[in-house]
Amino acid sequence: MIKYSNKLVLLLVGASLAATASFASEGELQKVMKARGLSEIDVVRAAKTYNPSGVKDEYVVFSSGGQSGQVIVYGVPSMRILKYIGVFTPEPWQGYGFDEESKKVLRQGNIRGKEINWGDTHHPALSEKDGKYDGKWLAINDKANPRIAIIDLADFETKQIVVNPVFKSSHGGAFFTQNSDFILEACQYAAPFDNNYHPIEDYKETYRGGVTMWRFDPKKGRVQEKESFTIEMPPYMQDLSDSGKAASDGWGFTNSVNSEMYTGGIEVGMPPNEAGMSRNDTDFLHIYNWKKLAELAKDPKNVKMINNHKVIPMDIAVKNNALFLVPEPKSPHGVDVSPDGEYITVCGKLDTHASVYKWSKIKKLIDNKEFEGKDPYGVPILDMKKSLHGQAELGLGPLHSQYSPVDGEIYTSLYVDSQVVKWNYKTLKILDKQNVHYNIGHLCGMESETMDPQGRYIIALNKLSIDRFQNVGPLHPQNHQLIDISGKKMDLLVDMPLPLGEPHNAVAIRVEKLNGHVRYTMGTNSRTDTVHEGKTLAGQERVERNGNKVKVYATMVRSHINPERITVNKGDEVTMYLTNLERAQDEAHGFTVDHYNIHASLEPGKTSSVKFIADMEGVFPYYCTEFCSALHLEMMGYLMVKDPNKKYVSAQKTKMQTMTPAQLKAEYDKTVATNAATDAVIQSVVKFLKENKYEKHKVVADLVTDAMDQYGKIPEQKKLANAAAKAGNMENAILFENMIWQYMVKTADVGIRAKDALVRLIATKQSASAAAGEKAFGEGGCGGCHVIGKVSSGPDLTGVLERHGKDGTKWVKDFIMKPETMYNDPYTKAMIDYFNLRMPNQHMSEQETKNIIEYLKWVDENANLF
Ligand code: CUK
Ligand code: CUA
Repeated sequence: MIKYSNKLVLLLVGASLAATASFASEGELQKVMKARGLSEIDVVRAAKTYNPSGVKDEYVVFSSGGQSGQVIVYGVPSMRILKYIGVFTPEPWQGYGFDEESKKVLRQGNIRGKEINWGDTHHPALSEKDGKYDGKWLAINDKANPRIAIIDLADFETKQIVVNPVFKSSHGGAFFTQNSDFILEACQYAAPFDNNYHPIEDYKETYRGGVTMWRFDPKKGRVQEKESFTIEMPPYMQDLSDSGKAASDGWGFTNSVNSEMYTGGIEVGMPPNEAGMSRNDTDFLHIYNWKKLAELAKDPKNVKMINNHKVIPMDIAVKNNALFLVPEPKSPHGVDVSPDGEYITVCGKLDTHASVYKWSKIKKLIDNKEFEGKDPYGVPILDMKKSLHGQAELGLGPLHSQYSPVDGEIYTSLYVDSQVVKWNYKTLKILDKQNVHYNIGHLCGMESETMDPQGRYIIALNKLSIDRFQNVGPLHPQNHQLIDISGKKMDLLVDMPLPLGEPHNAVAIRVEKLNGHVRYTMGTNSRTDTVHEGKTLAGQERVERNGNKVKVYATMVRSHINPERITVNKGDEVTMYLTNLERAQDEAHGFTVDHYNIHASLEPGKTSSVKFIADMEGVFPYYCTEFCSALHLEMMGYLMVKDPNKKYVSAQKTKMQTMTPAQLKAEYDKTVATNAATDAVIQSVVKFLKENKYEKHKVVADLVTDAMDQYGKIPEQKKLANAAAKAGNMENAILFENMIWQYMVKTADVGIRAKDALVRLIATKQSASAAAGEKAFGEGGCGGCHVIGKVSSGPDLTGVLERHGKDGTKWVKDFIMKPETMYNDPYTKAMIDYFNLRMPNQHMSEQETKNIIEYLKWVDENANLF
């Protein structure tokens, strides 16, 4: 057995001793069901959404965060929240808005010089290749302050915010075209494109709506503002949109809600907006050929520059047969294009019907120039009846639709009825209805907005949760409900409270398509993905002063910040560049200087900077804000701000008792001995790894690199320790030796993880029964006393089948199933005395016991590895 130093044993074995799992025996399930009042169907639903510890989800959902201005990430089917991404609103955990790099992104969203620190996010969209999600980028709109943001799915960080130069609000976006060449963003409330005052009486003449076509570079993942353009449209208040696909690729579709062009005026005795804006029986679906318009926009003759942005005037679009209208039932909301691009479903909140338009019919009317007339702005209007495939009566308040992979199958939300309706958009037949709680907005199917919808689940994004959750005050969380759509009937599985703004839409992607990384190349500015000017490696830490500008180049690594003392003058402008030197997965550090309203999150390899004017005199601790290691609390330092105009008198020194030279020497010797013992453990692990060719396995090799990184720091500390000892400075010698021990523990921690991973990779293959046995062993709590390969609170089980003679297997079986009958056997008695513990009856079934024996056989086969 390997000899561990005491401290190390405590650290490394502590976790396994504490893990005494409970176990399930027959009747246990019934007992739990009874105690919790669960029916059989409840348990089935629970089983459909339950992820055992460590098991991951099949889909990842990106939900808009409504008024929080953020994006919420969660898993399906577990509905577990994974992340909030800071987008339009500062988010301190990620340092978003509190470090310099992210501030630059947030400030791209300033409008006319004004800082805006929130957003109203509505529609997230995932980038596509050939009409399918590629897992690279996420775009989302801000309705309140017309902007669009781009999030990089390599690190789930916001990289760009673009302000719409002509809209004053924007709603119908973001929607990617099928190869992510463009992102559609329709305006909402019509307003003048310029920034001047125009009286409301001039609404029809000077207020405009439109759709902005943001040019997107799918390789760089950035909107190219100069190559983007806006299609001018009548002031009808454009609403939701969708981009065409397959058959209708190259075209865009946008609803509108105020073709009346009503402008209200309650305060002067006019009927309110809501009455005037819903007077007509129909509004207009806008149909435009964005591909053609993109070509036209390249010629300056076809565009008008407004606020430095290209706008294609309506008459140019009309003249080039690129803009049309078709009536749709009044005050519509959602428009959704089918996976083959042939059907366009429009739902009107005030109409009980869904209207299904057929692209081939529309296209024919356009090609034949068969129009029923023109609107006041000269835009050709297509005949509604001739464009429609048909209408289906769904219920009250239909809003949004999602497609499934089943031919003709579509799901639509009914806001007023609080229902999801499943119907067929080809036969126009209703198939099923499901109650939801309450007042549903969007629906989110799995990749349902692509040419490759996955089916299986749909999520109801409900606006009101009313009585579904524990009361947390008058402001309630939203309620996202997961619905199983794999059967003939929908089945509501589970509720998830969502407490961060009012999400409008969400998009879901298969997890296999996501490729998030776990560390940055050393010294990366994550917001630009370039090498940071402040990148600092170990040994390069320094403070530079230039007049009253102070630059600190600092590093962070478990468990210290270098430098640990910084003194500046009151009034200095201080910039601190921080580099996290870690390479280990999930070893993030956070950084703040108390009282200075700054914070940075430093994931492995990242460099960020914080900047502040040291305008308060005093002593300010700075520290790491992530509990990153056992010595996390010690990961700190002091910023001292001196007033250069003051004279400081140093305090009288208190006399402290000090250790005698003999005591110091004894402590030093003890520390050195502990380090030698710890190093022996490390060497044994290293020997094992080398003998078993760890370098052939990437996962293990990465861990070993991490471990050796830590180990490599020891010689330098050793030199310092020896020098201090030689100079007779035993205090410092002890401290440097302690530092060596810190690095050793870090090395051992990762090294042992590498060893465990390697054992898994090189051991003989487990039979199904042995695997089940290992699971039973773990879940039955056996590991609480028995550690394979080691004597723990119970004997080592390697070789247990052999040590009881040729009937060893039977002996083990009996001992597992009815240990109490054997407590008086001489061998067992001796063991009980030795360990001061009796083997408990864990009520394993015969099958579980058999499996455990198979597992123990597998252990013996691989005994050399434990
Ligand atoms: S909208 Cu809110 S429920 Cu902005 Cu897509 Cu329909
Ligand atoms: Cu680094 Cu705590």
